Amino acid sequence: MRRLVVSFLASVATLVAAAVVPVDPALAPISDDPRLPRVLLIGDSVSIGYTLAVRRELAGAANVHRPPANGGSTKIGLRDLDRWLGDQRWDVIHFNFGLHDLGYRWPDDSNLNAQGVYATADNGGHQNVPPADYERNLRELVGRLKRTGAKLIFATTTPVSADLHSYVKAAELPYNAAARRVMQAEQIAINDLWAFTTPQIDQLQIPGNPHFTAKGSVALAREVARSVRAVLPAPPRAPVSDATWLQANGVLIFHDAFEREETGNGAKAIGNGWNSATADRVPQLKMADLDAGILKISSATKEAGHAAHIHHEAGFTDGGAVVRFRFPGLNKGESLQLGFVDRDTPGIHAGHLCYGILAPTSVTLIDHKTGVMNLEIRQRRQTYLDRKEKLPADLEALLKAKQVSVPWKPDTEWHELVLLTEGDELRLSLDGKVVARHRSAGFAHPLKRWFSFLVPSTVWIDDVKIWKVK
Ligand SMILES: [Ca+2]
Repeated sequence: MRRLVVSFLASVATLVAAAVVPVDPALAPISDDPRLPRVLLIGDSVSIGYTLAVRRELAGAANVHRPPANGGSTKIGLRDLDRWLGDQRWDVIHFNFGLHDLGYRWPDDSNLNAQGVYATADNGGHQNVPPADYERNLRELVGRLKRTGAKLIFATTTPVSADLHSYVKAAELPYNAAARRVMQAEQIAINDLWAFTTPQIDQLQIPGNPHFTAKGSVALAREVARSVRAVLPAPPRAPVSDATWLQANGVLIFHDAFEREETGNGAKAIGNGWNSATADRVPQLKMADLDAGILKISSATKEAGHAAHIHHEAGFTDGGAVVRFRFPGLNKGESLQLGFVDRDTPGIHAGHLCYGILAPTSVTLIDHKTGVMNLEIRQRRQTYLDRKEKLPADLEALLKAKQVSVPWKPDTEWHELVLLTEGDELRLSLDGKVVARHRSAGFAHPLKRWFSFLVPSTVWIDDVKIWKVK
């Protein structure tokens, strides 16, 4: 029985405690969306009043936190700041002190004495933190806040529009003047909530009270959210396609939509600056046909002793080509090789720098310059091939490191292909998605002089664009 009574009393105590100390939802902790920046609102009951509305305003843009307490005066700030900051990173800290500094206190630091009288300016009270101390405290708080690396925004203290208890009308003015001096000297952004609310204070504030109505808190929240949004770090860059990257960062140095007729079968028959290393080998055979605005390549590989090779001036370090292509017949062993050539650099067979190769089962990116087309490597490899011997392990490993292959299956549809170099990376995209990327020293060759195609069978090409990024 006795145990039951104790237990009953404990339950009552719990209920009473819960009833007496309701948890203000503005003070409740939140869980972060790890993709979003972290914002901390520091301030007194005015800021508690706008916290939830700021959180709503910045939903999807920031995690809006606040200490689970009234921020009080600058004295409380100096005492509790480290605890409020915790040990996590803050991107933005929006803070205010003032209302609890300017309030009046009795000599024992209470604002209400035993007789139920509030301390004021004319009954022997003193301001909790006089303006000069406030300025000094604020300077120290700013120094500590700056060490967080967060973007800082100071909100000016909203108006005390009437005498109430220990609050004296217009007492915020010297405090805001002091705060402006500190913030200007420390180059801290100011969200001037005083200037924002003053002209419309009757519509926003509870009459005769420094607190704001629900509507007033929402208006303040919009101002706070606006000031925070202005300094939020840019959202992580949405993944952009390589075609978009070229467009955004490069200059279009060549475009050919092939809306014309070719002139014969020679090397320059395609026109518009195109040339061929193989056309003149078989002038009697037409390998490149301009038809219906499309470059239709049909290689006489057997007769020419080489796949059709067609090239155009490019001339960039970083940049790339965008090409629409189609394998209309999808012949056996069909492939399309696109790449960059620099015949003027010695030590590389035929100037082959690097290629992207679309083959029947794979896409391959290969660095020829420091790989198989490097004359020394090529010669060394050839001796083993001539002797029909297995390549030594070191040469095998070197050549393997120069390329990457990913599985791929061709079809007969039109596709957009982007082949680009950025630093020592070569990337190949199909229809807006990177399908292969590889880093190798040869990709960084300073001058991709030509853009070239190598087509052993039948490929249609349209809309060739060459972009120079650098
Ligand atoms: Ca066309």
